[in-house]
Amino acid sequence: ESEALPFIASKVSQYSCQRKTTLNNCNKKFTDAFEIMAENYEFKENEIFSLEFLRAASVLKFLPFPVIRMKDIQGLPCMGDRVKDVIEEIIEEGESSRAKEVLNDERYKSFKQFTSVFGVGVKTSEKWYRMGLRTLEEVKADKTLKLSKMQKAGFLYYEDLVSCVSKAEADAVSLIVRNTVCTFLPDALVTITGGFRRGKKTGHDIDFLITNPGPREDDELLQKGLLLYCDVIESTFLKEQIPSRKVDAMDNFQKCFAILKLCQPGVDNSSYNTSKNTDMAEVKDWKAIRVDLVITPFEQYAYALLGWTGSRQFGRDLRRYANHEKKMILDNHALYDREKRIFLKAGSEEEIFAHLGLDYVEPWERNA
Ligand code: DGT
Ligand code: MG
Repeated sequence: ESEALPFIASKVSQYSCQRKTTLNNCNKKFTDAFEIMAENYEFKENEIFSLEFLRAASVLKFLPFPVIRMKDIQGLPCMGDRVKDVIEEIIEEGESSRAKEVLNDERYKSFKQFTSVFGVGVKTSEKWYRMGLRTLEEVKADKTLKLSKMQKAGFLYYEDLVSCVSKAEADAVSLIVRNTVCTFLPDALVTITGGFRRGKKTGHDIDFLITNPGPREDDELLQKGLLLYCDVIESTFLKEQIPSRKVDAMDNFQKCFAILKLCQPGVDNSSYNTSKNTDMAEVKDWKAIRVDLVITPFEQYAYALLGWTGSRQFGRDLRRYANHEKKMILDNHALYDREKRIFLKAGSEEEIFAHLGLDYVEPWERNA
């Protein structure tokens, strides 16, 4: 089926949930620069400027053609002056001096390294930077630092965790998770969410959603022998809780930010063993992989699936759209109609889009 409608810039919605964004990005040159700018603002905790660049990146990811002159962005939403300046530079110079400046900035470089460690966010990076620390080597050498359990695991498995997770690895882990969950709950539904559900070929982690139709017996589900590290967060969801209006609020499901040991017999792992003991013939035949396990009550499954499939920007815009255009509040648990003061039930993602008066957007079209 071909939907070759003429492209009209002024008809492009400011909300990515009203756009279909696949992984074919013709404007990577621009969106990469925007994402660097956004990340730098995030490190400075300037959410407004960060979101401005993330929204602009999302619009250009949706454009069906590459931008080659300023006229190409005329009429498009989310193109503020700061954004336009970067676009103009890239059109004229082939690259953005502003983005390049950020990449060479000492603070940005340190934060980029620090936050690449599992368990280290902007707050911890800020603390380390203020202490005068600049590199991960310096952090590791500082014996006065009190690292959390999560951060210790992050350093221990660092090399494995910074290397991307492949689709093949995601499939292998998926099998393990399914089999393990199945021994506890034979009827449970296990779904891969996150980037892999949107069709991405690599990811920084693997996200799973687990639900069990029928009575709740999932309390012991997350205690398994195969986890190298597991930080279990108990469910804090209260029945009939009004959804959170914060666009980046975390949900209250029982979840587990885990590191899984994926055994890969026969796989060449020589690159993992370049350190001291190469002569010991002790070949590491496994890889540490970041896995998020989220357990949801069956009634909330569709909402959890929509929220955890992302992208992050798509989710933000769904919630912003619900709030500003429909007077509803959406989160990963429920949809609440503020005017009618009722919760809208949904058994599928399609029903949630319908409640919001939106055309359905397939997971692979949510790469906003
Ligand atoms: P990846 O793993 O880097 O390839 O990309 P994604 O899209 O799988 O991102 P990931 O794993 O960080 O998160 C999966 C989805 O879960 C994401 O698209 C939105 C949701 N999510 C994750 N963390 C948060 C959070 O802190 N707040 C909110 N609201 N949603 C989150
Ligand atoms: Mg992910």
